[in-house]
Formats: sequence, structure tokens, C-alpha cells
Amino acid sequence: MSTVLRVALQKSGRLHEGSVDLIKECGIDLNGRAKRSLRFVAGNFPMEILYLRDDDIPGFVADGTVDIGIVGENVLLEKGDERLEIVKRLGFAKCRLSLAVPKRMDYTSVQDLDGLNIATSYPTLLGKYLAKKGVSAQLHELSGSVEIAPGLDLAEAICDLVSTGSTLESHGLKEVQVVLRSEAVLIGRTDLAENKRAILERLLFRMNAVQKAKRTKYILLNAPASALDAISEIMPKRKSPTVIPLARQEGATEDWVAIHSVVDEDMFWERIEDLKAAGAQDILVLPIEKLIA
Ligand code: PRT
Ligand code: ZN
Repeated sequence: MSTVLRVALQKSGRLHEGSVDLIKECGIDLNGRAKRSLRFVAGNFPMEILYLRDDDIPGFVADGTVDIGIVGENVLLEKGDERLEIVKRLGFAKCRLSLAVPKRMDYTSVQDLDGLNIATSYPTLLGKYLAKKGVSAQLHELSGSVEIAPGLDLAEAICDLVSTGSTLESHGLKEVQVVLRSEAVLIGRTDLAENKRAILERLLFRMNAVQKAKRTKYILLNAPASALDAISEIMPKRKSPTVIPLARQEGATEDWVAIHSVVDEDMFWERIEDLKAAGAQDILVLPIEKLIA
């Protein structure tokens, strides 16, 4: 078989969908194999996909069984293997690893945890954090359902992943300290072979185009030609906008133009009122699939 890039994705769970969607958005054909096979080759890109438990992915990348993988940064750092590096931050599956205590407990600082029992699935990350803060606590490692530990008197506090906070809430706990902010990351080995790196570069080029496109929108609007300068000033532009003269309508007293531009979405929402006040009408905001600068 000619060279392929072996990629490990989570088989099922919170990272699966985001990982598979990203690969598909890069135009890579998974042959409709999302989940049905555990190992298969992509249709139109030199890539082999393996579906694994997320906990196994850093080890498989580190020992060279696969070339790259997508995991939560929390898992990468907990495993802490120096042969691994973050190739790209992916911006999905965002969460935080946080300390939480029963709501009734008075908590003012992390020093309040000194001498307590803390249940966690992340003993390495938590141990390092507490050592830095000069706090000594007994860590009890649980591989899941950490939130129930205080209710069973197994621990006085916990350290677990939080996204909305509703799981903590429903167990009578409050989040008191963020230990780590995490998101999905693409990981690889620092010494990836040259021919594999070339494929990885092609993949990263596509991922960057997809990510850039998500942050930008294509805007079309109509305005009187006399308002063009004012609108161009306000428009959060990446480059000069495209201006197209419109056919003059019967009875119209002035010329109109259509203005097209690629803009950062956040800035656009901040400026929409100013655009309207300057004379912009019929504003269309369209998604961009890929953006190659
Ligand atoms: O089967 P496999 O071992 O592959 O999966 P897993 O069960 O170990 O992991 P999974 O799918 O639950 O999570 C994979 C990754 O998603 C994690 O390593 C994080 O990087 C990321 N992630 C993002 C989360 C969450 N958000 C999250 N909320 N992982 C877990 N949770 C759990 C948390 O442990 C707690 O039980 O969700 C609950 C809290 O959620 P909220 O919304 O109530 O705060
Ligand atoms: Zn796991």
C-alpha cells in the first residue's frame, strides 16, 4: 500500500461527531463508514481512519501505531507523553477541568482543600495543580461518575470536566476553581516521517480553510452610490469590497450599487446598525464553505 496517514478518532462519545464532521468538511470521503467499521481507508485522500477509545489515542500516536489523532487536551495532558505535540487546536468539545465542592461548604480559596479527600479521573493534572498551589490533599482516582463521590462520603471535593455545569448542579455541587481549560486537539509525534508529514500538511491546509470559513461570512447589500464611501468605511473588510452598479430603476433619482464583501462575522454584527444608518438595504449574509486566502 502506498503511504497513508493513519488517523485515530474517538469511536463514540463527545469527540466523535466533531472529529468526523471536520474530516468530511475537508472534502475527505469516509465512504459512509462513520462508526460501522473500526478501520478503513478514505476514498479520495491518502488517509486511514481508526476508531478507538479516546484514552487509548495518545498511546497509539506516541508509539507510532497511528500518525495523528484527535483527543481532548485534558486527556493528552493527563497522559503527558513528551513524544507528543499539539499539531492544531480544533475549537470544539470545549470544557474545563474544575474543582467542585458541596454547595453548603464555605469555600474561599484552593487552600481550603488542604487535607481533604478529592475524587477525580485526572490525578496527574490535579496533583500538579495542587502542588503548585502548595495544597496537600488525598486524591482518589475514579474512572467515571466522579460527581457521586461526595454524596457517598468517599470524598469532600471532586475534580472533573464541566461544560454546562448542570451535572454538578444536579449533584448538589458548586464549581469553585478551574484547573484547566480544554478543547479538542489534533496531536502527532514530534518526529513524524517526511512522507507522512507531507500528507499532514495537505490535511492542515484544508483544516485551516474550513476553520477560516467558519469565522467569516459573505455579505451582499445594496446602497445608493453616494453612500459607497461611508459604507466602505464601516464595513469590517478583509479586502476592498466588490462594487457592482445596478440598473437604474424607472423613476429613480439616483444610481444604486451592490456591494459584496467577505467579513468577520463578529465584527459584522457589531456594525450592522451603522451600515443601515449609512443607507445599506437588502443585506444578505451567506455562509462560506472554504476560504483560501
Ligand atoms: O468511550 P471513550 O473512552 O472514548 O469516551 P469517554 O467517555 O472517556 O469520553 P467522552 O466522550 O465523555 O468525552 C470525550 C472528551 O470530550 C473529553 O475528554 C473532553 O475533552 C470533552 N468534553 C467536553 C467532555 C465534556 N465536554 C463533558 N461535559 N467530556 C466529558 N464531559 C462530562 C463530564 O465528565 C461530566 O460527567 O459531562 C458531564 C458534565 O457536563 P455538564 O454539561 O453537565 O457540565
Ligand atoms: Zn475515555
